[in-house]
Amino acid sequence: MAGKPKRRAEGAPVGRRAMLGTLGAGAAGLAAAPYLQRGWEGFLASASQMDVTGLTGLLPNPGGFRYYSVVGSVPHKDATDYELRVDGLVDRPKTYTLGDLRAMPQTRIVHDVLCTDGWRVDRTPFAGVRLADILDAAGVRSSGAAVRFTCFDGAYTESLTLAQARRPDVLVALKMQDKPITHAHGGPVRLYVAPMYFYKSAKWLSGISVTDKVVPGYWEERGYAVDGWLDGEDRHGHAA
Ligand SMILES: Nc1nc2c(c(=O)[nH]1)N[C@H]1C(S)=C(S)[C@@H](COP(=O)(O)O)O[C@H]1N2
Ligand SMILES: [Mo]
Repeated sequence: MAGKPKRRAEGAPVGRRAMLGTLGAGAAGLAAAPYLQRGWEGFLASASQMDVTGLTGLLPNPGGFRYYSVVGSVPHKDATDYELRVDGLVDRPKTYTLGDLRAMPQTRIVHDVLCTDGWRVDRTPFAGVRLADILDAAGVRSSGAAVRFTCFDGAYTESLTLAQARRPDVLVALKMQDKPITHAHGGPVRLYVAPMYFYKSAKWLSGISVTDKVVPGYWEERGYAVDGWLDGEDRHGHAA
């Protein structure tokens, strides 16, 4: 059986868990020597790039994280070509380089990471620039009510209300586990929304656009909650 990858049913996020059984044979077939050099994370990234179903996200990773991408291959970007565009309902649109972001005040947050698929990684440090600082620099217009995030994978999107986006525990992250964010984890820059499920933390962040209402993101169009609060988070009292 099994050689043939099944396509994930649209609108059914549970599908990615339900199809675990079909993954085994194909994934084992990919576990060839070249991947060993780069370790398990590199293998997951490589396997995922060949896996149009996205099911490699279900492979266990000893580090606790699992690799997710909704597209097969994502360009690599670094300090020479990375750009973050900030625009929409703002007075001062701006394009940031990685150097620009590194030169801004950095905030480190240690929080538990939880995916809706059931895995978690406790007490994970992330560090980077507060999204609030970037929004303040841009000068959000009074008509602005939400933020839309886009990614250089060309497919994933996310959203936050402006109040959520201004929380001090929401970062444009440059570091994860106290190291530069790897490509597999969405580097060089990903969003990190500490109080919400990890799907809100868009990888390969390339655009921040202020909008007049929430535009549901990729998984939200497919059934996930737009407000991805983790249990026990203070939903109101934490605004910057
Ligand atoms: N661009 C992009 N960002 C994304 C995703 C994705 O598929 N593409 N998956 C989301 C989900 S569901 C999770 S759990 C985390 C996984 O991050 P990781 O691959 O670093 O473990 O990224 C989130 N951000
Ligand atoms: Mo997730």
